[in-house]
This record gives sequence, structure tokens and C-alpha cells, in this order.
Amino acid sequence: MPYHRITMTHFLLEEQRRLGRSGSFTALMTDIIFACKMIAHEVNRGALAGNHGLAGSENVQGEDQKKLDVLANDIFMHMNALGGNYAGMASEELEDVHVVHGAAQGKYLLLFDPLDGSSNIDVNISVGSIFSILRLPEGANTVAEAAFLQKGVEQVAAGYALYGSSTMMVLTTGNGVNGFTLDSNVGMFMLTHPDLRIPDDTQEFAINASRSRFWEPPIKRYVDECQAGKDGPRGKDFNMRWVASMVAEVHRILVRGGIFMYPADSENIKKGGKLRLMYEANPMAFIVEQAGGGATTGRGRIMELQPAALHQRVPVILGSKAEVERIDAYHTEFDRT
Ligand code: P6P
Repeated sequence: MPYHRITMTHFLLEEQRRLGRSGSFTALMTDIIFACKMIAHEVNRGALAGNHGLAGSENVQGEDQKKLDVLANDIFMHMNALGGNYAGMASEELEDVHVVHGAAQGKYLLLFDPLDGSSNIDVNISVGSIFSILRLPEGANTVAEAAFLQKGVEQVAAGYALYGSSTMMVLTTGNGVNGFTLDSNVGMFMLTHPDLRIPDDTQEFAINASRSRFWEPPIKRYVDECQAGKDGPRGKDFNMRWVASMVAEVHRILVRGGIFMYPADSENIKKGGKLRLMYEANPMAFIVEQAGGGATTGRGRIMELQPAALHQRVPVILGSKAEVERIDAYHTEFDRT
């Protein structure tokens, strides 16, 4: 029967009833879903719509913005402002927070990387959107940066859209992780991956190996042991992947296990690492932990970090729990020497 699946909206309504949630949360997600559908359309049209290439501007990170970076950011901001649920928003593409309805109306804060991995657009490799939802702190009269600087454990929801061979959305609201695939014939995300769980063990690691000369000893030890294969200390062979698109890496890990590492190293340490805490590491850490995996800096749980700045960067090690625990142990041993 072709229509045995349920839509993402029906799934959210069922979860709302089951958890006794207010309808505003489902409304929040409806706007995000719309935004991701529109971005998927623009990504899939690619060069046909003149969406490849540079926008001719830089973002707050000092990175050249792609045309689709700007377009995706505009779509995310416009669509999510319409619903009236957000007090404010923060984007990788914007230096400052954006006040939407102020403290008077919106109860939530939306943080997002509108198009992560955008260096892959022109070469047609998967890219994605990452989002994180926080509550506006009780009693907050203004929506300033300080209101956003909450630990990852405070997230109400987190998710991503993956614009890949199929367009998918993955979402957690703190009750497990579920995946939805866009049926472009009817324009609806359908539940296709209920209750995603990350296998504790893996034989697949992901790291940008061109940076090995900068790595700290614990990371070098872990990767060397993986590369030593079945005759080495791990007693099994490993495979390596590197897509340069965090959303694609995390999705692969959710579906079949694995470990993703973007550690601080001797070259990026002055910036605190590569990936951003508030709208990349925290949402992905929430998703991975809710799927039974681990997400640390190598020296502590990512979601326990107290943010000091909106665009701060952080070391990221996430994926299959046993592997994250092993890498953490290597850091602990190293720090004791
Ligand atoms: P590198 C994309 O720019 C990103 O933020 C992540 O999506 C990705 O995992 C990483 O950076 C890629 O970094 O060093 O391969 O360019």
C-alpha cells in the first residue's frame, strides 16, 4: 500500500499528543520544514537556476559566501519569522543575532547553519542545513546575544536537512531520533527512518587526514591504530571517509555507525578548533547522543560547555559510543603525562 507511511507533520502531532506538548512546537517545526523544502528546491536546481558560484560577499567567519549560502540564509530567516514563534534567530551567516518578535511574543530562539558544507555545492556533493532550538530564558526582556549563550543540554530540539541523493530531515526533540524523506511528488517529508540508533562499535572513521601534521598525540594514536588494521592493536581493519560536509558524515554515522573527528590541532587551536559550537556541534551532539552515540571535545561532553560567544569554535569528536570513549581515554592518558 503506497500510503502506509506518515508525514513529518503527523509524526509531530502524534508526538505532541503523546508528550502533552503545546501546539506551538509543531508550528515551529512546520516553518523549518517549509524552509528546508524551499532550500532543497534551490539546491537541486543548482546551475540551472544560476545558483552555483560565489555571492561576492564574505560571512562573519571571513569565508567567501556562495550564492546558495545567502539564498538559504534568506529562506531560513524569512520562513521562520512568519510563524511568529521566535523571539530571535542566529545564523552562521550573520555576525549579530536577529530580533524577530522580541521577548513580548516569541518563546523560542532559532540557531542555524543554513547551508553547511557549501564548498561542495559546485561539485554536486551533499550539503545540508543544521538547526537548533532553545527557549528564550525566563524573564528575558531583550533578545541579545547573551540569551542565546545556553549550554547544549538546554536545547528543545535539533535537526538537519540533508540535500543528498534524496532529501531527508532528521530531528530530535529529546525523545530519540527520527528520519524523514522528502516525497517530491506530494511535497511532504515522510517517516522512513524511525528511532535511529548508532551502533556502539564501528570500523569506519572520518577525519581530514591532510591535517595529520597538526594533530595532538591522542588523535594521532587513534588514527594510527585504525590504520594499523587487523595486525595492529585494534585487531580489525578500518575504512576512512571524508566528505567535507558534516551533515553527510553525521547522517552516515546515524545509519551505519562510525566516528567523526574535527579536533583542535596546533594550527586551528588559536581559533578554538574549526566547527562552531552553537549551530553545528551542539545540534549534532544532541542528535548523536539521542541516538545512543557520544559527542565530546576529547576532554568533556560538548553539550555541557558553557558558550562564551555566538560564533565560538570547538573540537568535535562524535559517533559510535565505544570509539568516542576510547578517544576520550587517550586524551586523559595524554593529559596525565
Ligand atoms: P575541511 C564545512 O565547511 C564544515 O564546516 C563541515 O561541514 C565539514 O565537516 C568541515 O567544515 C570540512 O572541513 O577542513 O575538510 O574543509
